[in-house]
Amino acid sequence: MATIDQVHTHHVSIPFERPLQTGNHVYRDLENVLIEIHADGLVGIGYAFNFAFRQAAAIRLLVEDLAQSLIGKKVEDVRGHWGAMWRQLNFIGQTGPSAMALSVVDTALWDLFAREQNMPLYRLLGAVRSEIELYPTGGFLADPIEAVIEEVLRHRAAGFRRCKIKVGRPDWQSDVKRVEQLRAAVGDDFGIMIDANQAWSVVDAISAGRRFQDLGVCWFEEPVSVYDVPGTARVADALDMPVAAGESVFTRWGHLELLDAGACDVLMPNLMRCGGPTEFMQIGALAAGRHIPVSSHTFTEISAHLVAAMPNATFCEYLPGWWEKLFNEEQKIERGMFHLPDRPGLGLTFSRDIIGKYGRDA
Ligand code: SMN
Ligand code: MG
Repeated sequence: MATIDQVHTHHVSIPFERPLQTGNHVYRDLENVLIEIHADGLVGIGYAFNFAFRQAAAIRLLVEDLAQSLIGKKVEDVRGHWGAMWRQLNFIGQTGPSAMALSVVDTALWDLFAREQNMPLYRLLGAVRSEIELYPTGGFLADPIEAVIEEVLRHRAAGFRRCKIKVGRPDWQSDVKRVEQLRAAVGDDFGIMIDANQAWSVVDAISAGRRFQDLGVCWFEEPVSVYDVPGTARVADALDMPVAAGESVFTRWGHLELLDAGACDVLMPNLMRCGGPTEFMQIGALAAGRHIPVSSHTFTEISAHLVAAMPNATFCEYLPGWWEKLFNEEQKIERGMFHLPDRPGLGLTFSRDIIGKYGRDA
């Protein structure tokens, strides 16, 4: 029975080599908020990210507020702590930055709990599998198609079976052209997934979607605004290819709205928006109730533990180069498969070098 005795947070701001453009954003810096919760010599970790320095600083304050309230409490009451933190956030609202802060602390608590039990988290949760297929995401909008093709061919050569690239230009015909070129280069057997990051109207998403499905695209992500749930459902109804959504909604209620509307064929929760591992597993069960598969968004090295313990989960997203350096441990990815570590908890510790080099205070 370990008692929580210290909490440390860090703001680690890592510049991208080049700005990354989606249908909705330009990313210049990866702003990470890290937590380390100590309990009788054990350390549990969690993190959230975004792309704006002061927004990350605000999330860090919320994380500290929640985590400080856990000092002196027992690690193993994980779900109880989730409920207490949820109530603590009631007045300022439980979505947005609040949900992100809650997720960070909840992640560290599950890590600590599994460390205390001396089990990998996915084993503690009751594993279905110990290896998970990953798909790499890349092909940002400002990248020339020749570079995107080279990137995808490199992934294919490394053993990945599918890749996700960005679409979502105002002129969707130019996106269709890029996907045509990519299809011609990779052949028919390789999975092409596309992500419009909410950029299109329903009409454009359906028109473009018909062209993409003729090109054998196997996944169409966030075709329209996250607030247009009926619109997302219209796109899903009109097309034969699977529509994916979920990364931009918060907690079980955001996901339930998508499920209730029949808005997606695949649900893709994001660990830090959904409310941490506690809520991620519950969202998986809600999706299973509707026969909807789950695929995680970002947080590969943590989500893989949850996906490994979720019968209706498929594969995890992987953004090569974004987060690996945050951790001391090497991640084992072979022929497109992520091998879960046989270490207690998440099996991860934060790199002091990276915190030293990129750590910033507001
Ligand atoms: C995405 C959004 C935010 C951070 C990383 C990636 C993107 C995706 O929507 O699905 O990969
Ligand atoms: Mg996306």
